[in-house]
Amino acid sequence: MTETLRVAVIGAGRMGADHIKRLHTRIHGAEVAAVVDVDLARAQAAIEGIEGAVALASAEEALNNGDVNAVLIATPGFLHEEILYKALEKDIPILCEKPLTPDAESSWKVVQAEVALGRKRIQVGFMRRFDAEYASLGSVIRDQELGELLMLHHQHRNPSTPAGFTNEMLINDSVVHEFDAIRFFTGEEITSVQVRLGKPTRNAPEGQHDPQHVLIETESGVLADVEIYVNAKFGYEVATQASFEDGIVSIGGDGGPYVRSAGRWGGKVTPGFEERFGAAYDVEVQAWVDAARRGEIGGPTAWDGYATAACCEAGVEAQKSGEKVKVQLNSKPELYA
Ligand code: ISE
Repeated sequence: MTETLRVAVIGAGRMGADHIKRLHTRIHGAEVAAVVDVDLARAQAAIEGIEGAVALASAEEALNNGDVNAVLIATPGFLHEEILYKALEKDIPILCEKPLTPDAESSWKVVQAEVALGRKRIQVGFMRRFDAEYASLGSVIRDQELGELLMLHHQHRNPSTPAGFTNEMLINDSVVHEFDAIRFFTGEEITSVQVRLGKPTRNAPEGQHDPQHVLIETESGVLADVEIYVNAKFGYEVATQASFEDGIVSIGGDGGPYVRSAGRWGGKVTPGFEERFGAAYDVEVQAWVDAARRGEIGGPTAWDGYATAACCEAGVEAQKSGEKVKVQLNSKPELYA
């Protein structure tokens, strides 16, 4: 094991703040060295109580700080590309929240930059792969415990959307997780995407058609569908049902504790993704830190970031046309074989 990771966290918003707390209190082998935010007061608030950490206003300053030897990028997606190039230049471990970048062309450029560097430095933050139930469904599929996987049915429901959440973001920000999950479960690339717009809820903000039904096909013909419903009000839910030749597996349903009290029975609805995937984020970040200290990455690659960006691009086109749209992918560089 090499030195402790001294991490610069870029972006102290919802996800950045969550990762700062995680790195400071639960992750072994890493410390928060710097927090960057355009809102310096927010960066300062985020480092409160973290000895030795500095608050900065630019990613460049953080990456040039001699005390920093790793970076966690948690800014909005459109800011990732520039920071990724700077971090690759420094040749340091990178954990980049999804999406890698907002479109396939820029993601491909990032892949090429990493290929030119000659080693994998970028891990993309698709945390669902680290969820215990995702992992167990993944092994049922890989080990063919129930025969061949035939279909996947996904439900992805959020209570509401933040201001500025566009119609395209239902695909780029939300269904991007299912694109990655389907590739993870099947070990195949996605070949086509179709989006059906049905009866909308009155609870969606202007310009957003919600819910949407996304139909996905993989290389071997596995069919997957996603109900993406981002103003579902009742709470947060991410669930999957997988149909096999010899059985059905469901994950992500309501869990305990099941309480009977004061004339009622039932349990609590998960409020948001931080709670639903809290444990998965911990495992993800620990896997990144452990691998980074060995000079490796511990999860989804820049190729996964690029491939899902290509799926999103097809998805947004399909949203507009209603047609089944082919996913266009460049060939996979040897580095990711
Ligand atoms: C959000 O950005 C996430 O990544 C959540 O996991 C997802 O459920 C949500 O729809 C996205 O907006």
